[in-house]
Amino acid sequence: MGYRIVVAGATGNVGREMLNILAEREFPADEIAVVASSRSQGEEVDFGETGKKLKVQNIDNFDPTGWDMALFAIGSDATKIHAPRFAAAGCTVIDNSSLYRMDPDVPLIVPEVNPEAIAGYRVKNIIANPNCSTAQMVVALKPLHDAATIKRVVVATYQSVSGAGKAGMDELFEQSRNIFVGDSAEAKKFTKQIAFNVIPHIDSFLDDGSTKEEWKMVVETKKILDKKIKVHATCVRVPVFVGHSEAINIEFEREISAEEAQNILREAPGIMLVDKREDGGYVTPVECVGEYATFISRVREDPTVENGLSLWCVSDNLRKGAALNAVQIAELLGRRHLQKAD
Ligand code: 11C
Repeated sequence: MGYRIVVAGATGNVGREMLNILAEREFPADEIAVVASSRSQGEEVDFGETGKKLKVQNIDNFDPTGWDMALFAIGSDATKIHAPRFAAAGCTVIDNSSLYRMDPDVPLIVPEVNPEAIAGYRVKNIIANPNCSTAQMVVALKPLHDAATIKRVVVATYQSVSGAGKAGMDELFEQSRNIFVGDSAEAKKFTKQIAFNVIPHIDSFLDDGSTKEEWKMVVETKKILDKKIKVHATCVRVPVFVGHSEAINIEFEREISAEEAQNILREAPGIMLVDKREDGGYVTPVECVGEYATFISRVREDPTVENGLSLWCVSDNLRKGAALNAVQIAELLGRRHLQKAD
């Protein structure tokens, strides 16, 4: 006997990946319902490459009673309306929006890092999925923190346009094409031209001059990994369709050599170390698309601080940064808390 599972937001970038990954990993589902806003009602979406089509239902009319879990990828406004309704009906919500991440009664989970925190889900029957840039960073930091205790992290991100949804991908494509044919590159979704450019601004500005994306990396890392770790982030949008990259500088309590860090990372869950110190001996975003792993390259000592290391971290933001992490949470929830009889 398997689960009855709902994917909410199934027509978006992340919702589609959720269906792909549920199919790829042969998630034990007896039944899958796909729901979205009324605009998408009646559309058909692929259940991965199984050849099976699923018809989109209107989330407003969907009764979650009797469904075990719902993977939400519908944005904070719609989540605010529907997550409490699904949770109260007994359907555990695994939410990809930022709405509940910092709620003390909602666990924020990256299964390779803090699986034990999932036990707290019973309070609200909701589990939060972190921001994509946080998810890949904490996967990289966790085994190093266990080995040498991280004091401080300084990170600069290089985030792909798919983090801003389909509209972000369309804008990069259209601007690139328009510039080639000599037309103007109008900015709509982004605040400046994204084609052939980089923009040091993701999400809204806060009073201290940082952005909300940068703030999320700080507070989510503390909640998932260790509240004592200091994080300073600069988040940048780059003209890449899929795959977020991060240059991460880390200060540890104790000395840790690049070689020791490489050996630890080579064995760590969710990580693929590709670090050859030669031309092309590192991973770039185009190579991480469609992959599950968080790729680490360019591990080296930083002699300008005590016990410092730098590394390069790349991952598919729609997968480990969103859909894959949500499906891994569903697998964890199933194994630990919602076991079904065979
Ligand atoms: C981006 N990280 O790349 C964002 C997308 O809080 O879930 C995900 C926003 C979030 O634009």
